[in-house]
Amino acid sequence: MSVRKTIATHPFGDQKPGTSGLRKKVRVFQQANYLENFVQSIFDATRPGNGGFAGKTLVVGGDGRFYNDEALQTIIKMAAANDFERVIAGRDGLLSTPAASCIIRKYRAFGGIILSASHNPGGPDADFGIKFNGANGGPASEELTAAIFAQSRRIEQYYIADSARVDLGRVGDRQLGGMQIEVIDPVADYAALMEQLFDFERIRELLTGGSFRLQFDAMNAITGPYAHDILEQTLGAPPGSVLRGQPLPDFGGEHPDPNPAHTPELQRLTSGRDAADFGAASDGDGDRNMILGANFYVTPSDSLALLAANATLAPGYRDGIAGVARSMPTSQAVDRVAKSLGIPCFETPTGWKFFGNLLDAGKITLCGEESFGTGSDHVREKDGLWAVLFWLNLLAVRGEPVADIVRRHWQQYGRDYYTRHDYEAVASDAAQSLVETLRGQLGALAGQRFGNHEIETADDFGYTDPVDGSQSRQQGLRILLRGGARIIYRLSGTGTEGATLRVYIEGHETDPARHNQDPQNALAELIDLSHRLARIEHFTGRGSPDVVT
Ligand code: VG1
Ligand code: CO
Repeated sequence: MSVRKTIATHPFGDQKPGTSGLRKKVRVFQQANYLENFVQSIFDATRPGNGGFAGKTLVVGGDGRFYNDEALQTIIKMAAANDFERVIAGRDGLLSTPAASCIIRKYRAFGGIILSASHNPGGPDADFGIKFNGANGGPASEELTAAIFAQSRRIEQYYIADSARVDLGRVGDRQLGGMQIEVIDPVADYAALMEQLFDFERIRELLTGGSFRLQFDAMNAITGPYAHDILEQTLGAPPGSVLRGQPLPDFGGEHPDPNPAHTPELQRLTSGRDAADFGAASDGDGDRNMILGANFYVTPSDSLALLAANATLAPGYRDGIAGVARSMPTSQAVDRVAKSLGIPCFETPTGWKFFGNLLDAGKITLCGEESFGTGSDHVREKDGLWAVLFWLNLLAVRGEPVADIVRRHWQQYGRDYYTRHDYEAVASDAAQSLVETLRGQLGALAGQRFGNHEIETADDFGYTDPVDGSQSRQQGLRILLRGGARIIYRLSGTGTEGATLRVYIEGHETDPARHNQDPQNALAELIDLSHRLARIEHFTGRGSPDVVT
């Protein structure tokens, strides 16, 4: 029998969650009471008025990064001391973010705590993160995150069970005081859901029947076990199809961010004359995806548009899609598909939490972000392997190479040239000044001409949730040009060092003869304009971005 301890504590002032939960350096989380304060603040802000957590289930798991183990032990002991009836944990403390969402929904849990800093590097000197997802399986709303933050600023005590380490290494049931702990296979429920959505028979034929070659890069992160199980064991892709399939606490010292710059081996295997037909990668916690064909890169914005246009080819979406949504900085490619399908298209602020209400209300079926995030109403998180399986289903049915499918799509809808320029680890006050200065000038920009371009409107994006009417302001500065091109500026809400300025640039091209340019060339004038409008070099001292995607 464990003993419940009440520990006196003092608030930390900096526990304000960003775009996706609280992300800090591991060393920050290792401070005495830091993690405990935040976890207790989650419990205090969400505890039901009558009966508390009695009869309630909490799902816990993470991407396996450094500190995952230790943090989970603490969280489980705190869940017991806060009177939860049951905790469901992934074996070895592992759950991908989409699998956690799936499990919360499937077992009708009260919610879940997911440990991840997603695509940020891991290890003792790198990043850690924690977030709370509600009963719908989705990230806490802005309102709830604000309540958790407010609680973290007045917390005085937390509760924790005094007990030995809980063994999470084996599937099965344990007991901690009055609380049951169910350790589950992290893959099984998620794999079963994927099998319901996609035509596994046809994908198996594609992967085993001929010369089709697939390469999936799990980036030493959470999707390794999922990809081994689903792509290799179940769907028959030969061993070796999954690269870097073993989750490591420091991701092998690499950056688990699925973009071309961080996936050199995958780039090599999908390039040249002997290129694999299909390549994909996922991030630290398994919610992002990058899609490649032989010698071909599919932008995340195009991928969302393509899945929307071809959705009925997958059994789970056979009856069509109700609507789509994209984050504001994501390209307008999916808008064109929605228009031609005659379905609504919603434009939300950055971050998956804004899709939850639209999904719950049945207003949308598919949604996505330019930052390698795509998902649907099957869970309430973006889902990396889901996107990979959707593409494989599509390729199996259409029998054409990735590049041909995308080019044909461009012929029909035009090509939305797109690029994102990131200026990382900029001094926070310099980044703030840049944004504030530009914000002050927005009103004067409409009607101004720059070479071939004319600014139609410029504003600071605000969003009113169509379901609950909640409002979110200052979600990114938008420069909208005549003809549909856009330049967008916003500051990242997931970094742990200084500020990251993101500049998103897009322009639409209808002429198929002009569809084969490098986006950096096609968008060169707009890129130049993006520098001049915000005086990026003046404020940041940087003449060029650190990362271009
Ligand atoms: C970034 C992306 C955003 C995404 C978020 C979480 O946020 O831009 O689209 O939802 O990361 O993704 P920001 O505020 O840094 O731009 V994940 O896979 O890191 O949880
Ligand atoms: Co992620």
